[in-house]
Amino acid sequence: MKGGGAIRSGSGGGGGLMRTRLRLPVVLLSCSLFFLAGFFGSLLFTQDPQGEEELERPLSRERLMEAVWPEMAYGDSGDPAPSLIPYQILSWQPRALYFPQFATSEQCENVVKTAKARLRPSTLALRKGETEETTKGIRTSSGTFLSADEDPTRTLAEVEKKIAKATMIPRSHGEPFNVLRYEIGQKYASHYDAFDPAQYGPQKSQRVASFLLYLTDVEEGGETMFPYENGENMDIGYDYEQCIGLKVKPRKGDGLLFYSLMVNGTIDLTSLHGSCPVIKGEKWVATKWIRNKTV
Ligand SMILES: O=C(O)CCC(=O)C(=O)O
Repeated sequence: MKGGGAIRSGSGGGGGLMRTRLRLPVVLLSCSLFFLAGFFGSLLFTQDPQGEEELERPLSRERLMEAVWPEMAYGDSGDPAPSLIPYQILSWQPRALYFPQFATSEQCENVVKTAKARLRPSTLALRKGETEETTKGIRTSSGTFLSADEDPTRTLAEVEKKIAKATMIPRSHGEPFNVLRYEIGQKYASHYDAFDPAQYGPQKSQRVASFLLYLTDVEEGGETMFPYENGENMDIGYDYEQCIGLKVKPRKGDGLLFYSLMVNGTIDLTSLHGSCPVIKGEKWVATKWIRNKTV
């Protein structure tokens, strides 16, 4: 019943059977043709004229910036395009900012290589009544001062330019870099970078801010610490040797900026800071002290 019914509905007789047999290949052929036309047509429409490679390449930083920020008129000393220098605010008391990947690995290695041959035991600015003997043990690293002109790789000049951009304080206000190496057990007890005239005598200019560029990772210890962060520990007779408060772990290529002066020009008491002893590994850091007058 089922078979007969199928023939009847298609043709009504033997000639109908013939037509059914002929129609099947025709249908198959047209389907294939449609499929091929669709396939090649879609290729034509989806292909990028610049090629697949171009599609896979991410937009360059410049092109991305152009797309996000339309052009802005700029002054003689300005930059033709916005800069991207990512940072994280670590604290408002003191004003401390962290700059991930501020310098490349290669730049850090260049600075270490240039400084290595010149290292001497680090020294301290002495307060009235202090001597080398009475301050022994406060700062136990080795270090050297390096100005950008002394660096044949030009790395320090590049870093200096970027620090000036990040702080908006011209390069001419920066002291030469103080490149420091801390070996196991070495440290810098808490201190201020700004000089209180009551303790150090009259000052021609003052340190406004410090920018630290970490040149190596440190396996354990060696954090830059701010024991008075947010006003903590200020009233407990804090022992300057103690490693407490906000601790910043050194990471190769990252930068740390903090301000030693308040906006009104007085010393920010929460900017007290130091370096915890290195427990494992070796710490290298380049410090740039920035002043309120040209150096
Ligand atoms: O080594 C550090 O993390 C701190 C360095 C420092 O306190 C300084 O150079 O004034």
